[in-house]
Amino acid sequence: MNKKYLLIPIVALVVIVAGVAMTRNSKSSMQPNTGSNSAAVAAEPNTVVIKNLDFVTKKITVKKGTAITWKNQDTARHTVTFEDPTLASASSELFAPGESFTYTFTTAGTYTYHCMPHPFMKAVVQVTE
Ligand SMILES: [Cu+2]
Repeated sequence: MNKKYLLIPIVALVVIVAGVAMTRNSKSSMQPNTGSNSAAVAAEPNTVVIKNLDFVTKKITVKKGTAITWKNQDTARHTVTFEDPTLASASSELFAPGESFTYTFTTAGTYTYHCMPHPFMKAVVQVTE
């Protein structure tokens, strides 16, 4: 048998298999990135998560009258303690992992806050008109 005639179908087969493999790869590598990743990263609106001894959102901006919720997803208890003296009574008590604290700012301004037992935990709320 002539070797040339045997080679042609093998080459054709390799080209087809390679082509199919490339199409499959490009599809499967694109799919997980578009959907699931962006959903996992997207934060809930007007929410500050507390994790690993940190306010995950360092600066949150809301319109006045919008409720902000702090969610404790850490293993320790934390507070949201406003540094503006006029908001002293609005600050939270210690709240436990799994609990949350909600506050609605009624006046535009920039409000810094920290956590009472962990003063290095600091973040800012920007309230706009
Ligand atoms: Cu804390």
